Amino acid sequence: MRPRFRSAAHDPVVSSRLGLWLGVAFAVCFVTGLASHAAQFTTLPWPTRPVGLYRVTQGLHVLSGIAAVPLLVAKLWSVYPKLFERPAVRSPAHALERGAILVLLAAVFFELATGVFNIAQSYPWRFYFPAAHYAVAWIVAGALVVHVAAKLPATRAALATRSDPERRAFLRTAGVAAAGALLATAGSTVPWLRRVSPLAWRSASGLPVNRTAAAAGVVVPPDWRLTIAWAGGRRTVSLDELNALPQRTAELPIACVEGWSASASWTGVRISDLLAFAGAPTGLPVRVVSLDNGLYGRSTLPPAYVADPLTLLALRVDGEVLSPDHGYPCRVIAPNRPGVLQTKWVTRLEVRA
Ligand SMILES: Nc1nc2c(c(=O)[nH]1)N[C@H]1C(S)=C(S)[C@@H](COP(=O)(O)O)O[C@H]1N2
Ligand SMILES: [Mo]
Repeated sequence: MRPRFRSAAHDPVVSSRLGLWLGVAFAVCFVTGLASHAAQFTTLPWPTRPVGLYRVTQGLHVLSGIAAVPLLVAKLWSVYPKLFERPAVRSPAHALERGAILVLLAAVFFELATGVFNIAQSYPWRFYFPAAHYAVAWIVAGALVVHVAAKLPATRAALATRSDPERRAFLRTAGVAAAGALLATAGSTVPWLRRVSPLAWRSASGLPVNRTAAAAGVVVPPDWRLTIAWAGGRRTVSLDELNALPQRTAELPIACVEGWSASASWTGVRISDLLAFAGAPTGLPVRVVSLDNGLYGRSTLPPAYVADPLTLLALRVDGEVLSPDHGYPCRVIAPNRPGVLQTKWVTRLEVRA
């Protein structure tokens, strides 16, 4: 790097512009993260349409986080001389401003690092990822509000200044790095980028497998039957009986919280048809229980999902009987549902009173 190119980066025009880009990336990441939290962990209404909404919001969540990494590196490079300014603290207001930067940096590092580890399905820590990642997002948001408020006048002035070619070159490099990070990974969720995304963490042709039957310790007993239970009744159904019920086909994506997604053609029995067949009550949530006793072996379908004609207990994918890894003998597949709730290896449906 030419020396002028390097020092040109240490400049308010450059750091303001990078701050603006980072602000956009963080805002997208935060809003889509809240949506994902609501869809998975709250009873707030999450719609069943459009069927690919979660695929888009969660793809944006992960991709905006990935784009933020090179932008953050560039921003740190731009401002690091200022981080060691002396005196460290000039006034209470200045202490608050600098404290917010410290908190912001620590929290942003935590979010980006845990997020990247999560999409790599690596959990080198003891805490429960979604809870920690969600809580720290609020710390980022709070510290960012203080930071933006403190810097707003200077940032506006800097953004209004025309930058010179050296500075523009640095910004262009940062922009190209962010765009490169996006292109290299977006194939995990954008089908037409699959071939040009060398770092797409899930882009196998066909439907990726998140957790195999072996990894989940699932063994389907030879006398497997599906149990449907409700207050005051229960009924068991064999696989032959499921196959004899009216079969529906729906083109729906698996959209993993890790950001990858893929669409497939699912065939099976409508959950609403199945409950009617069993004589179970309608309009209630349904708890789905899997042969997998792990963390993702349970989920709940809210009433709107139970009633939706696209919510299936799938027996087939792309015309083939489900493979053991995709959930044989049957799995839930519902429109606009986070992948983690598309429960595989279903053994029991409990209609909740
Ligand atoms: N029982 C059970 N169902 C599960 C899982 C699991 O670990 N156990 N993983 C979930 C997750 S995180 C995703 S993204 C989808 C992936 O489905 P696939 O492996 O068929 O692509 O299955 C979901 N269903
Ligand atoms: Mo997932």
